[in-house]
Amino acid sequence: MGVANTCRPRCWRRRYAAAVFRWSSVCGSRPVVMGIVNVTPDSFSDGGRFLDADAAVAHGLALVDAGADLLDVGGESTRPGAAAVDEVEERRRVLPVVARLAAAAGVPVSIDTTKAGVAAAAIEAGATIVNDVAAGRGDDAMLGTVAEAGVGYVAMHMLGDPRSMQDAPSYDDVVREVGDVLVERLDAARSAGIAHEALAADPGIGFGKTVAHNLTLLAHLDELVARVRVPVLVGTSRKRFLGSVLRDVAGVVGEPIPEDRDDGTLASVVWALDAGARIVRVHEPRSAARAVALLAVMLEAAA
Ligand code: PMM
Repeated sequence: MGVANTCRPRCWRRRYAAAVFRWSSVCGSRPVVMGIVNVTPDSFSDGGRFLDADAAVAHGLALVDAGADLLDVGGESTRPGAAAVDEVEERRRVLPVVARLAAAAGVPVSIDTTKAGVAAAAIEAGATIVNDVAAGRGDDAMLGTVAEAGVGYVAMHMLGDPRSMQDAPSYDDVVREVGDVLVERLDAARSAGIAHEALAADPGIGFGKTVAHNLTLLAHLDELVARVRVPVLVGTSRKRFLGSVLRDVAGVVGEPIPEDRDDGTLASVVWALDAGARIVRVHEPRSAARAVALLAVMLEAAA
């Protein structure tokens, strides 16, 4: 026991010291598309479709074929009101999928978790990024675990937790307050030893925000990008606010189901990229990858 406790940090350092993650190696020259692999029974868009490891791995590989530059594997739904998942079950869902995708996909694999134990096990299985929707506030050991492993880290803003976050979320100034929290969490991450170059930030579209909050955050995304001084990840894909806007102002009859929001997703992805986002997290990467390529050509033409 004593030996294991004293050996583990040194073994980790030795294993990962040679390859400290830098976001610039992923999205330094152009923005990138992160494909979503939800190994959950209850995610809002694809819950239950990829709960089986074989199906999840096949889906991840198909996302890469369609243009995903990164894969984000999650085992706990963050849908508003979703039930919490215990660590044993979350590990059981994600670890085989992370291991197989890390070996076969040919792109970096990220683990979407708020639990340090799941993050550590996923890193052992080959994940090189931790995507933490709680930005280290869900588990005191998270930032130290990421620092020790030298992997990349996404700190996302969420008001409250998934159980309660959509119960009348309220802000005086959503752009300033989300920015304040992100700056504070990035400082905490650096204080815990995570390299500045390994950090990315995310305003957390849909996490404790009304439709108006989400639209305001996107409208002022360029200000957040300038403020946080690390790559910004944006996740609008198929989210409820898009269904709501499409129903209210785009002449769509009824609120489109999540799978029928990819056109709205693409519009928001192009907006986010134009505002300076470097990573877009999507369910359907083909159109996002094409948008990244087209925007690069247009920027060059405009230069
Ligand atoms: N959204 C979801 C889950 N994880 N992570 C980050 N960094 N940003 C997001 O916007 C985000 C996330 C919920 O969407 P899903 O159920 O389709 O994965």
